[in-house]
Amino acid sequence: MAENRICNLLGIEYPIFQGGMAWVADASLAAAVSQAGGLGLISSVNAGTEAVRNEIRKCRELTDKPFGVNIMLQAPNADEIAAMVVEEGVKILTTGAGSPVRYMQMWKDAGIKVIPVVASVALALKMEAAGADAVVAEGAESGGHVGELHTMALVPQVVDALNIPVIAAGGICDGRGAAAAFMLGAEAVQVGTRFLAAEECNVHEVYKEKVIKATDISTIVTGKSLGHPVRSLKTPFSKTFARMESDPSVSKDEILAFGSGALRKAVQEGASDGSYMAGECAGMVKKIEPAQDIVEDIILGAYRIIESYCNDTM
Ligand code: TUI
Repeated sequence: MAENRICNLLGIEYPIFQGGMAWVADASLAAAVSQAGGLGLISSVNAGTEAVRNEIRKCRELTDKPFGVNIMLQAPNADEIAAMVVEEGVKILTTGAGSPVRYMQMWKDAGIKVIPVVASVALALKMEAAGADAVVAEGAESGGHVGELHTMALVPQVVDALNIPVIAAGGICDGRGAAAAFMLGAEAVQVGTRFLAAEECNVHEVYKEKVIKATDISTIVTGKSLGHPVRSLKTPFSKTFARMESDPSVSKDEILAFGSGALRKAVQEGASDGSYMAGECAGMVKKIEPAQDIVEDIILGAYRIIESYCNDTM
């Protein structure tokens, strides 16, 4: 492939990020993806700020390749995490579920490459003006916290509005999806759901099984009534959550209490009352395999598609 601005900016071999999935994305997964030539990301949502610091240190022991940290901006310890990553000399940050403007100066002064996840053109423009190095445009096919627009419409509109490079996310889990994202003008892709089934991913076996058994219609978005829509696998838990949301006799506090801690319980315990966050492409994830195979299948698959398209049409 021709020169790629994301690979040049971050010093990575392949233009693919592993999503910084809350409670999931630890040093083991991030290091495996980085070792394979992509960008591994550690989630800031873990058992507190010191636990995240430990994951950063572990990751450095596992790989000398670039990796980053994803900062969940709505977390109560976001301020602490924002300062800790500077102390630890992290070089690459992505952010999610909000605007990171309040931290931008501190991070830029520390020489950090900052790549906010955005779900709209308006926020993307704000991020570029604030000094972001790139943005991840994440469509609502994604697992976890989602915006309103979907990848096919969001990515080209963000690409058209910005000068900085755009990474596409949401619904991408193989070479076809990555090739499509490049066609939309993205310069890299971010993949979450498929990495749930990576050998190096430490989610509970039950979580992996649920992803592998999923079909095209296995996910549901809940939490809209709370202002925090989340896509997860349909389970008795998520269906109950949805019913509570549509029942006027159930208060917001009751719904919040019902959902509290549910993602951690799914990731660590495979619990029946857990929240199994996953994207719409879960139905395309068919096996557990090394992160390196996933990275190569997606990127080399995309390159093959683009090459054959060029050969056939030029
Ligand atoms: O952040 C994510 N996905 C996440 S965070 C998460 S943690 C969690 N969530 C619920 C329960 C328990 C744990 C799980 N999944 N993706 C990045 C993302 N950011 N997607 C969409 C956005 C977004 C949406 C609106 C970013 C900014 C925004 O508006 C900000 C503003 O202030 O305008």
